[in-house]
Amino acid sequence: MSQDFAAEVAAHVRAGSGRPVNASTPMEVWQGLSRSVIDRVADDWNRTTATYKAGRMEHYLSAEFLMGRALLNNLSNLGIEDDARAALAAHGLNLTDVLEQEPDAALGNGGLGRLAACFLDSCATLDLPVDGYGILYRYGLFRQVFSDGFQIEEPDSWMEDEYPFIIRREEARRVVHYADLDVFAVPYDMPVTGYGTSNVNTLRLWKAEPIHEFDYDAFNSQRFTDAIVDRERTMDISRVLYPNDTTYEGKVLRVRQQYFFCSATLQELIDNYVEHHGANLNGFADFNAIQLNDTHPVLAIPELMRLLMDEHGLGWDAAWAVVTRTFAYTNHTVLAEALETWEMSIFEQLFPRIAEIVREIDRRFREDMASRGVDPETANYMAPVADERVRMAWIACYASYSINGVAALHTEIIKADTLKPWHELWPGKFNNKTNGVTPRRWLKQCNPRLADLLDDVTGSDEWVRDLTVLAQHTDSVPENVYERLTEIKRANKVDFATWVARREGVEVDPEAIFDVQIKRLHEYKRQLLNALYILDLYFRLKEDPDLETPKRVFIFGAKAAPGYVRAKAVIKLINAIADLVNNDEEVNSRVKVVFVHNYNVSPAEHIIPAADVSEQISMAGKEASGTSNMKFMMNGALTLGTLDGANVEILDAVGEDNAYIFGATKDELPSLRENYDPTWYYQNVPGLARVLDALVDGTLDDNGSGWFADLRRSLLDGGNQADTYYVLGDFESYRTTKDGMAADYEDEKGWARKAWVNITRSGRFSSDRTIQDYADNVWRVSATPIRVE
Ligand code: CRA
Repeated sequence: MSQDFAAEVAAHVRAGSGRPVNASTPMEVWQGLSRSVIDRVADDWNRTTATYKAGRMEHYLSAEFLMGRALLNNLSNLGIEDDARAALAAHGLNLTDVLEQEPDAALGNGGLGRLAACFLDSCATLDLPVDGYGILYRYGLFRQVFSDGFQIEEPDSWMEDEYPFIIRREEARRVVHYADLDVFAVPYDMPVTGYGTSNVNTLRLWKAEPIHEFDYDAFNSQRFTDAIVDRERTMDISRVLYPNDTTYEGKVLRVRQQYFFCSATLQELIDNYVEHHGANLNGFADFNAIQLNDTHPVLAIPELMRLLMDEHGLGWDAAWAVVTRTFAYTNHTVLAEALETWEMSIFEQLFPRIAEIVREIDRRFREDMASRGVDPETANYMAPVADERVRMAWIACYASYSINGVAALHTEIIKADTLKPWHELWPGKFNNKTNGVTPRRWLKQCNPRLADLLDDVTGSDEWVRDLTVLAQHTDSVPENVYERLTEIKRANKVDFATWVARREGVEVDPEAIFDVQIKRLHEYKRQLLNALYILDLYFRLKEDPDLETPKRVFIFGAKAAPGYVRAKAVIKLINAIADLVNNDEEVNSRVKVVFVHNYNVSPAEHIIPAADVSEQISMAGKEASGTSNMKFMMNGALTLGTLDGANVEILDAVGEDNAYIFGATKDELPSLRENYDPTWYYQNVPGLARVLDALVDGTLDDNGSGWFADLRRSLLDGGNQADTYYVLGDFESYRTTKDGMAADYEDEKGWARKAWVNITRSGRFSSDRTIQDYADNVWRVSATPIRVE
């Protein structure tokens, strides 16, 4: 087997590079190895697709899929990682180095996009007939570089080199029609393998291409720019991922993107239905369910109405009956700035028929509400169209048969607040689906040492497919497990230290506590609170060099949306604090600060296995779920967090001795805020004035941008309206809890025991659990293993 594989790999490398393996570049070797993976899965993939298409399917529509790297994931799922290592070793090559050649497919912003990727992994592993549909962005999320500590964005051209994991399906292209432009939607497919199964699911990403390559008349008349205008306008549609996480921008191009992938996808689903089940579209929902990943794909609702009525002859009521049995909607945030609304005029300009359908949905909605006795004010609040704006979330709520939040607390908040009137009318539509993460990528692949320990303790690799089995081993463990766990964490930290020294040029001590906050930069996530703590610790150490506290390394990774100045100011601040601390000889043997630039899926795979502390410190009520909290827990880092999102459920799983919880709760905040006086905290909380003044007294340099003074003002100026995210209010509780946590770290065995509880109780945060729940209770699809001949 291993011999055969080595020969296959060599053949694929040679075919691509035109050279023997040992004369090929590492990139060519990566490409060849990747092609041999595709070769391996091709037959099963084809069989899986054919099997699924004949039955009931779920389609996961998402504007984002943050897939990260594909090669190791596939080797591991197919059980050929060792074969690949041996095949390369035969040519004097190291698999790890070759894997590092792969660019990340960063077709997402953060949690929402990575969740979609984890879900695909679980669907494949569970043999579920589910496919994903999205957009093949030519440029993924921008690459972040730092210049003087400021974030600079660069384009992420991730597919410029040959990328074997995505395959063009020219024959399945569609035409998407806009009032001013017709374009081809060309599908590109990515195979999605599962662990320990032959099923291979599909992620289909659409690319926009011009119908007419070129305007020859314009070219011949020497109007060279005109000749390519339409071509460029078309290519624009799938050119770039919008870099906003939880804020929406009402840009015409964005709505074009949304319609583009929704229309192409639905055309395909309908054609597939007709092919397998005949031309009577009334039964469409018997064979198709569609999950809307937030409101980004909500245009699928009026588009399905259009296709059913205009192309397939259904009347309004029949079409609406299909639509309302097809769609399910996931809400991912309660932040008001994320609620997408579009000017009706944009719809009218781009797709007048969709605009007409949306108006008719609105008209009938108002009629429906009146007949139910809903008062006009409430009806107007809930209406799909008001003040000439289309409200995507309301369309989703009205047309969907299921509405879910992404953690228990979040679902309660949307029922009681964000989507309250909808819940009052249709309580039965609402359900919770706490997010999860795949233990394949986020444990087995990124933390092989811990994976080996789990194999040993549980006696098999069953945990990779059913993470809940670990719970049987929380208590009764052989004594040396804690020692092994400590050694594993130490070894991971040594690896991380090597990696980060090379990548960021900072030396860190693996003996120190590795305290990590990695996520998008957003005020509600409160990286600023963490930064203020570090600054305070710095001053405490300067004041009292004998202060008893373990060594610390504070690790950050975060991108700010390019237009989000305040978030960029926090990045600059953390970099300035890193400069101050790391260059101070009196302190830098005890505290280091590292900002890992261009944080993405692959860096996360290096960072998370090495973490001791997982910072989950959002203002309570704002983080819908969080998913890095789950990845950290699975890898034995302890949560330092507020009672927010899925932290609440993590605490419930591990017990209060094994997590560090601080800060105001969601229920306490409204009354705390009413009489909130941030200046009182500035004056009375020891140390707080010192750190806030350091923002403006020359201790820290913002290169004349004025950004640090603005940060300080945002916390202090404006009475109870200042400090929107209660940073100063929670500061003291955060500091006390974090100091206590650091002290606990000194008890090596006690800490290892807590880490072990976290690992073994992480079963419910596997995305397999989330997906099984969606499959059983929302999608009504069941495992469909392909026959293996
Ligand atoms: N930013 C939430 O904020 C959540 C993910 C996935 C987010 C996270 O708390 O874990 O979704 N919301 O459910 C979002 O993108 C548009 O809203 C996120 O990733």
